[in-house]
Amino acid sequence: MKFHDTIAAIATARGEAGIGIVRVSGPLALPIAADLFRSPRPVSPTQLPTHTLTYGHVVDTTASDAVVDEVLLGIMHAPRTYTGEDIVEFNCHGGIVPLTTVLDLVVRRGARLAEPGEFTKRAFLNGRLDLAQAEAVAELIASKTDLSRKIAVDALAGKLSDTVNQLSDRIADLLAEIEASVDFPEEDLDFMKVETQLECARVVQTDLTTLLETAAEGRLISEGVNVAILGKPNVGKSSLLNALVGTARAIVTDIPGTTRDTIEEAVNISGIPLKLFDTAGIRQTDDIVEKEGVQRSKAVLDKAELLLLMFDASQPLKGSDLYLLQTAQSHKAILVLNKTDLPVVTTSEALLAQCPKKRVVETVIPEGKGLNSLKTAICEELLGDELVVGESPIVTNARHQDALRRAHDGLNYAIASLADGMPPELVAVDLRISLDALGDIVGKTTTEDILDRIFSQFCVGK
Ligand SMILES: Nc1nc2c(ncn2[C@@H]2O[C@H](COP(=O)(O)OP(=O)(O)OP(=O)(O)O)[C@@H](O)[C@H]2O)c(=O)[nH]1
Ligand SMILES: [Mg+2]
Repeated sequence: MKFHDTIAAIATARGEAGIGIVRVSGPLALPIAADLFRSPRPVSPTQLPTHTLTYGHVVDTTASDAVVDEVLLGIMHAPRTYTGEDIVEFNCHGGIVPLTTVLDLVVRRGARLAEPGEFTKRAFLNGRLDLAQAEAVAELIASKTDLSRKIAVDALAGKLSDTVNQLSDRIADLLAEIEASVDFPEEDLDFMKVETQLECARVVQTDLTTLLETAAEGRLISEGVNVAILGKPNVGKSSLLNALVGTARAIVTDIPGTTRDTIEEAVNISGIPLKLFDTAGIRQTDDIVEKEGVQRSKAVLDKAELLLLMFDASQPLKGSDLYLLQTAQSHKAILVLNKTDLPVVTTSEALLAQCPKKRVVETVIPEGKGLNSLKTAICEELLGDELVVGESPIVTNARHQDALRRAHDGLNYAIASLADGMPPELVAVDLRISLDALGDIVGKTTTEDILDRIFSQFCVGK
């Protein structure tokens, strides 16, 4: 696809930094650079070799070539560039004033400001990346842990797209076979038997299911999980938050009712980004502030995907403990039995008697005892068996998950129709639905408004 306009943006983050980059892509990129750039070497940017950096200055030609910034000019000729077009990058000093001044000069020479994600959209429309790879760019930028970074890098390299394309090819082959039997029913061609078609469809379905099943955990890794720490006053909730975060984030005292408001902190446990909520201890109280805190604790409970319910081993179970044990039944929860260094009144067995199916971890938070077991329990609770980034791709994106579900449903209908001996035309319709859904993932069949929605979520300059 050939674009007639040239786009420009500041591609680096706003703020003070060593360098900042103004990126320009399109037919005017090189002429604009020729206009604005002066180098000690007597050579115009249009003659500079591609994929090189050249030292020089950006000048304002309307102000007697006054120097605007000292820069390195990156030149990349089409088509082997990010967008597939000519690209120039002014590596300026990383302050907002030099960058906006250079950008302003570029725009005055005929470029226009790029929309969010427009460089990547051009890369996609010019066939440099497919849609799943383009989305991986945004996921890589937004990755919160090393694990999500690895998954995004793999997707950018085409790991997910390759698997999706292979599934599509296999469905397309089956569809071709079935359509041929519709088009040439009388001919004595060597068509697959229905049993063989059915077998083929089932094998594809197994692989599609395997990929779809990675989505629940994959999305958790990319989006993170809300984890709430709940328990009665003084049980050690804030101590636990601090231990998991690694700093004294929340105030810890031996006065029950210390935490009055919900405290939120991000932590990374074995590659899973967690948003941890420390809450006010739950109990009956007449104190207005504490009452509000208890209300908030209950609100946090509703939005948490995992609860860490804390109990004090040195005390008998009382009202609010029993309330939490009841809550545990209907939630994903780990029971944390803290203060096991003190004479034990409440045991793990006592907790398990109330909540037989939950994990119990015994801790002494100030000594760090049980913390590793707790981290392992959190991972196991969230991911099941350990998730390894290996040969197979992992689906982290809601749009991909939805498309895979549609592909799965289409194939299921096709399998049912084949098994019931339905006419091949009907089977073909369902196979097409499945094929189109897979095509959505890599952008073969994606509509313009969906593309706009995807790329509008990118940052400007990417
Ligand atoms: N002996 C012992 N003391 C602990 C343990 N964990 C925490 N503590 C102490 O218990 C007291 C209360 O700890 P916090 O972390 O403030 O308890 P909390 O649950 O946040 O309390 P509220 O904010 O009042 O609801 C502090 O004095 C901690 O040092 C433990 O495992 N053993
Ligand atoms: Mg507290």
